[in-house]
Parts: sequence; structure tokens; C-alpha cells
Amino acid sequence: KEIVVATKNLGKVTEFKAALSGLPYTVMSLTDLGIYPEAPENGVTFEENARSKAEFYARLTGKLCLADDSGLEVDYLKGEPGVYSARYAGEHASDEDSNKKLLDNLTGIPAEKRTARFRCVLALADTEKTLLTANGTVEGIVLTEPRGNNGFGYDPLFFVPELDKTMAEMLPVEKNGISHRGRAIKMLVEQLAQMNE
Ligand code: ITT
Ligand code: NA
Repeated sequence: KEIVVATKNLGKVTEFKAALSGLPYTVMSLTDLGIYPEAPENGVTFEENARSKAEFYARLTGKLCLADDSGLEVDYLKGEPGVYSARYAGEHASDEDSNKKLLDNLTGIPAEKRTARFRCVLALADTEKTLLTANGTVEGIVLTEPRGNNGFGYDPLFFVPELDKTMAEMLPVEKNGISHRGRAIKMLVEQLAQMNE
């Protein structure tokens, strides 16, 4: 059986390939398949976006597709950037630009008010419809300066008290163990196992 990890984000691809490596599936990325179109992403919830991305790429490839919609919700910013996490500093801005904008919007805000969480919704679709969804979160604090070089996106700013590290200071296996995506993948794998019973 084959699963296409239907994302344009290379950080996500790396994490999915590692987390799904023990399963009886051949895991492929869109790049592996030479698929270049970008799915439209107009939803206002993570679930809507995850479903529409999974269904878009399933129709395009004719294969089982797993999509991820995720983002950072900062309490002081009333849940922003949320579903706009990838585009926070503009459509074509870099991760560094987004991180800078986040820090600017939290200037002078003390640590106890910098609480946040990463949220991830996964959707698995075939060419007809979404078959499964799964979700996960991880709670943390937005630091005032970046720490660590691993991971991607907001990882260098996101401190996880549980491990006393930012997500960018964690080894890939540590991040997968506690992250929103790692938790969502665990839930997805449990559902897949039930589906195949
Ligand atoms: P696809 O839609 O192609 O999957 P994308 O990067 O546009 O790629 P999203 O719309 O789901 O995906 O945006 C997710 C953004 O949230 C991502 O670009 C990061 O800025 C942030 N994000 C999500 N998970 C993260 C993680 O594990 N570590 C750091 N930042 C993360
Ligand atoms: Na999104």
C-alpha cells in the first residue's frame, strides 16, 4: 500500500517520513512523484484545510493522500497566527520573517502571558473523500529570542516546559514524541490499524 504525504512543506515531509517509517506503507512525497501544483487553501479552520488539501492531491495523484494543516495559536494574540501561520508575514515571506513578526507583536509581553500551542489536523483521503482525520496539540511559551537549529517554522521560538527545550533544540525523535504532529500521527496510526482489522 502507498501513502502520499501531500504537503509542500519539506519540514513536514521529513517528520512524516520518520514517523511513518515503521508502518507497512510505502510513503512518498509530492516531490517524489513530481507533483507541483499547490492546493488552494481557503478554509478558516485547520480541519477544513487539511481535508481540502488531502482531497485535492488524492484526485491529482489517484493515490491515498495524507495532508496536514497546522499552526501556532498565541493566547495574547487571540489565537493568531492560527491557520495563517505559514502566511503570517505575507504570502511569500520566509519563516524568519514570520518569526520576526511574531516577536514584534509580543514586544514587552512577559513570559507568563506568552502562552501558546501548536495545533495539527491530519486528513487522509482517497480520490472520493476524506476517510479519516486526526489531531494533536502541544502547549508551550513563545520566547523572546530564537534558540536551536533543528526543525522548521516557529520551532526556535517555541519553548516546551515538559522537555525544558525549544522545539528547535530537540532531536527529531524528541520532537516527534511530544509535538502536535507526532500526537496527531499516533492517533491516525491507531485509526488506520482499526480500519485494517
Ligand atoms: P502545506 O500546506 O503544503 O502542507 P504549509 O507550510 O503552507 O504547507 P500550513 O498551511 O499547515 O502548511 O502552515 C503551517 C505553518 O505553521 C508552517 O508553515 C509553520 O509556520 C507553522 N508550523 C506548523 N507546524 C510546525 C512545527 O512543527 N514547527 C514549527 N512551525 C510549525
Ligand atoms: Na494552513
